[in-house]
Amino acid sequence: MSITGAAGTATTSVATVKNGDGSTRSVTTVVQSADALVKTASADVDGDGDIDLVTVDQTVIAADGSRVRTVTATNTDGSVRGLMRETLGADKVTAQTWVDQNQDGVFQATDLVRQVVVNGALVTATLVALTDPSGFRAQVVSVRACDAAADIDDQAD
Ligand SMILES: [Ca+2]
Ligand SMILES: [Ca+2]
Repeated sequence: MSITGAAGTATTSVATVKNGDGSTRSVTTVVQSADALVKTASADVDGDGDIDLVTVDQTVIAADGSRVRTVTATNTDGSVRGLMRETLGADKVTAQTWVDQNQDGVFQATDLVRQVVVNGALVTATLVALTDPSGFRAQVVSVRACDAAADIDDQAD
């Protein structure tokens, strides 16, 4: 494992895993932007020297404080292996999580797996289990009244 890059600049870290005979098993290079909002991981998972999987983890923060985090995993041939998106509203409570469950690179309505909605003093959180092969979708809904000033996002603020 090596890390390069001074504070305030982009950093690059390389993690190399060796086999027992000293040959390379895998190499993962992670580049993080200076503002830490973009992280790109390039992985050679079979140790043959070419990159097999690139994962880009990007967070965009709007002027109102709302944020969107998108994680995209792309195969060597450019096809999407995984796609995930988390949104957090300016109220730091309203939130959605999307997972591209059928790996087609776009989000369908069924790819919404978690949602938190604020309606006055009522916070409704809906968790949808990932679709199993039979198409069954479990859903858990919790509703709670809250003091708008309370810290309900489980973050220490
Ligand atoms: Ca490879
Ligand atoms: Ca999809």
